[in-house]
Amino acid sequence: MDQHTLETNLAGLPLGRIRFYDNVGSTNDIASDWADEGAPDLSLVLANGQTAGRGRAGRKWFTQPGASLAFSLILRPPISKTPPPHPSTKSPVDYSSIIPRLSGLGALGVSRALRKHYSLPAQIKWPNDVLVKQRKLAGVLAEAHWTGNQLSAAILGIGINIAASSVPLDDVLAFPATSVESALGCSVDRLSLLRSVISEVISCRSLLAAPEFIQAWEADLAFRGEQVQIVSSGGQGEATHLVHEGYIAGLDSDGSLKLRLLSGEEATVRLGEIRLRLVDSSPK
Ligand code: BT5
Repeated sequence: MDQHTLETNLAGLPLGRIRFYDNVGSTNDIASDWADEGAPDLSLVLANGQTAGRGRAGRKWFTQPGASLAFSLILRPPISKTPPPHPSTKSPVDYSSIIPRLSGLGALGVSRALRKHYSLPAQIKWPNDVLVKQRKLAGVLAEAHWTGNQLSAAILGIGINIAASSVPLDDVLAFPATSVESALGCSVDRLSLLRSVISEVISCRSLLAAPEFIQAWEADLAFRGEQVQIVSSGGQGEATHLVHEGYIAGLDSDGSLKLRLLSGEEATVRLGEIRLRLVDSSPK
């Protein structure tokens, strides 16, 4: 892959500018610096390899050069093109309420692309992992940039395991993983998948502030109705602790997870990780 092939394959999409790198630390960091320098809306940073790919809470994301997709999109406000929730008010739109939805936007883009174009039964493990048959093949890292109390940009980082060689060894994984090619049983063109994911992100973005967005995210939610544990979002090497145990009931209007506790009460979870009671028992 190179700058020219990337641009040729993405031609016709309403992107800002495109930057290809052979190897970087993290595409989110490059995108963040570029956003500070004024990169236009929907600019894309893509790297063949990353040496310091990041997950949430300082966790690591592993990218295998040539075998993975690692890219970041820069989104400028208005992040969503839909009208603000209260069009009658003159106050500026509260974009902070959209931030938790950004992880969902990235995950939805990947799960929809995999289902529509590759017929894979992709689902979203709240809030930001994409699974096929209960194995993680993609993760999303959404980060906001503020200037004072104004959102100046959001960086949507997406990592996808394409070839089997992109799947890290079990000892660095908190949850079983797979790749698109392993799930499909055949080879996949990285650039075609990239194009499908970006197209889906762009189309779902137009719904970001609308109730339909939560409905779409909810429709793809993994483990709905199943009994799970919610553990605190421990950072790399940090211990996690059990916060709740209950059944996944769906999503709240802000993208929080709704849980029916074993006591029968409802709880809303804004931060945390889903842990399966038997399968996913090791801390992140
Ligand atoms: C994520 O975090 O899953 C977000 C991953 C986002 C990666 C993209 S790549 C482009 C952009 N640039 C970056 O630097 N990041 C973004 P989280 O839910 O915190 O999951 C992290 C955990 O996933 C790790 O602690 C590992 O257990 C596991 N993991 C790491 N690499 C993996 C891989 N390639 N496949 C499956 N699981 C992985």
